Amino acid sequence: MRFDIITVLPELLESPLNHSIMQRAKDKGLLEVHLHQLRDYATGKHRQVDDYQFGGGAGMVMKPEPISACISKLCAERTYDEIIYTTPDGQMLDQALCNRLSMKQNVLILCGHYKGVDDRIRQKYVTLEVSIGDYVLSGGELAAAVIVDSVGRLIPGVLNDETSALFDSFQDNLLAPPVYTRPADWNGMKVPEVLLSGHEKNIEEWRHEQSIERTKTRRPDLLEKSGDGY
Ligand code: 6GU
Repeated sequence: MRFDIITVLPELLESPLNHSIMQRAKDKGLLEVHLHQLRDYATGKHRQVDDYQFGGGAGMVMKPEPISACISKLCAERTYDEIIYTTPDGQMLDQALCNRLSMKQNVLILCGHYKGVDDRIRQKYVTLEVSIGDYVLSGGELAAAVIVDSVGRLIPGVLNDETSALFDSFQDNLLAPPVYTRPADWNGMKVPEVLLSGHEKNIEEWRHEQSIERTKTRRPDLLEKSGDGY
């Protein structure tokens, strides 16, 4: 899978995508991430990418021409399955959307900045608008990093058995159960007996019960989505 990301701040995206599972996915040739500095597509002495908004009001707006130049160039090189714009008024990113995106080949992400992009860019190019939560970030870069990480780890072959996504929180609209490692007795705090029993069926049942219990107390809204009637 290939991500192309258009941004005025590529530096913000470098570190989060160059470590751990993302780095391994790239090393294995399963994930490619290409960053494009929007300013390189701006013209004039100041390579200006933003301008005042028509109608007045505080805050700058991203100009359409540099974005259009960059998107046109990339679209001439390959076909994009999705052109995503990161914006607080977009569709909320959840595991279902991550799963859906992980099946795409080429995804282009345009990082919003300032007051946002000129709306004509959204109308002309953008196929999906994504928000990562009901709060405002200073720019779309961190949101883009969240999208690449949460989607990239789902690409087949990226995770191994130990890190398998199958048992992640949200995969079945349930939160993950609690986990423990050695020592079995830590300052008198004991690991639940069943986990030491070696009895696979009981362990599986216990984990499922814990998942349901956690979801009931922490995220009852998810249970309505799960359709299992807990
Ligand atoms: Cl995608 N962008 C910005 N600027 N803020 C956000 C967001 C995106 N998602 C949540 N807050």
